Amino acid sequence: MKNKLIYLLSFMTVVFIMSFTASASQPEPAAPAKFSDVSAGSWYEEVVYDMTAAGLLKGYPDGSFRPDSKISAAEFVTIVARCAGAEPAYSSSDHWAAGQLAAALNSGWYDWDEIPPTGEKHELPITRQLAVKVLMKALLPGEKGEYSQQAPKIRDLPDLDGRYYDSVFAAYAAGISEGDEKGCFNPKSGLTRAEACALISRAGKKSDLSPGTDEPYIPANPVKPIQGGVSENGWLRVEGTSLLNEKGEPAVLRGMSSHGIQWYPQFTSEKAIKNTADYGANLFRIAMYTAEGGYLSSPDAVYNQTVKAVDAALANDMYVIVDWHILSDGNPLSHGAEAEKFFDKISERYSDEPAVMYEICNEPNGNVSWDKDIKPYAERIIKTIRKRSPDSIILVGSGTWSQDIHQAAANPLNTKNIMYTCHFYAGTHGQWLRDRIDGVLKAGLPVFVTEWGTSTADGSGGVFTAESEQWLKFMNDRGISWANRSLCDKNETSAALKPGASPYSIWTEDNLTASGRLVFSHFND
Ligand code: IDC
Repeated sequence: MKNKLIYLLSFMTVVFIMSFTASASQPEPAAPAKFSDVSAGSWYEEVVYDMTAAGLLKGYPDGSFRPDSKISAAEFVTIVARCAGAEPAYSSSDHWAAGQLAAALNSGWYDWDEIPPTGEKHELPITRQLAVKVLMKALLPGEKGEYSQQAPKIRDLPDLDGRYYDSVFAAYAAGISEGDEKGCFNPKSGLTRAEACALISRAGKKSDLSPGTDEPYIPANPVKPIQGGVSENGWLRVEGTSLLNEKGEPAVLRGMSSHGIQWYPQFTSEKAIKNTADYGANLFRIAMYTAEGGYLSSPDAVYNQTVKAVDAALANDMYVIVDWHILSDGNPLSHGAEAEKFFDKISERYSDEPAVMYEICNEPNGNVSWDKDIKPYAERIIKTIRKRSPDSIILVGSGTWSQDIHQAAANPLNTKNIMYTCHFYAGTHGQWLRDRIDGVLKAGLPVFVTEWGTSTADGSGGVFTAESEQWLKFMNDRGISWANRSLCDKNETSAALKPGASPYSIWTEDNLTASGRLVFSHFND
């Protein structure tokens, strides 16, 4: 915990230094023993000098700390983003904080209108309600507060905008924020630098599962996991963060995900899947869309298509993921009954088949809560599957397109052979998501990357070769299993095949796109 605080504070220093050296281009001063404007006995004296003593905070060239000046939106978000280990994202603006602001925006810590990328609010004081939202989303996303318990503590509740209720109540419940001496939160006022320091260090001390954990998680005594097919590995089971084969040896699965099978059924053929096996894949994922012309519009036809694809993978001795591909239908509960029926039927059909795994909700998104929606849905579907297939591996998604794994880890499912899915696109998601995965692994929960792409999150852009290689190394160092999207010849970056590649004959390197070549070369890592 101490390391984390030091890590956190060191970034604060960088930002404070940045913020003044930009205006006064003088050499960085040594930290004074005392700041001219931090008075002895003040409430912030300790937090300020703790940082200084650790060599982390130096203050301004004139020897002042300016504890009472208001902190700007750019400064606040940047400090928090760096604490959370968020890598700067692309932005077309040349403001000094543009990259960190873009990363924070992409991570959903605030919305576009709150700090527009166009810059007009960058240098203005951040409001307290927005600051608390950014802080809670970034460092303590698992914390919750009940309206009925927290609202009565806030005398000026009518001033608090409704969109900040969740974060502010969570901050009160977690002891991060408290009212002033009159019991007011002052949601629309600014915060001073001293207050911001205190708030951030409090959240940093409390945050355990938050992104930005200190050291990378590399399993002790790493053993090269067994790749091999189903005949070699048999039934898999989850132990701690690892996937083990029937003999108890660590196993790793790597392969391709289909595109939407309602659009590209031909690339779920036995030959297409065999082509990936020939490059070393031992896994295939079947993305069975629910909406967009998928299962919900023609359940029988799409079920049959899925079965055909599962059988094609089995014929190749490969593990296979049956993916209930929710996407535009962001809350899995909205088609809970259909999901139950589907999983009942398919898990009965493959109850004796060690190769078949179930991914029960591709990517929940939008206004969906792990605690209230996804977890109850998962419990229901897991129960359904377990009746037929008690030992299969079940893969569970989370909010924000299966990136909110830390929320799942804060309130995990209490049953065996479950793994939490995390999805990334190398051109969009970076270090902050890797750190989040490390936080979840450290907490002892298993992660499976059932979908990733070499492109940006819309399936195009790139290929992001260096970023993809970084992610592959990250997953391979940790023995994380993965499926890359997608095995099809659509004219988009993330497709592995060039337009016109035949799903019924063998592929040469020439049939593969840049993405396909990169990905296929890593099945055997
Ligand atoms: C995208 C495909 C695109 C298709 C779209 C339709 O790349 O060709 O038109 O779906 O829904 C996901 C989803 C996955 C997306 C993919 C890229 O699971 O269905 O595929 N993506 O946008 N999550 C993050 C990215």
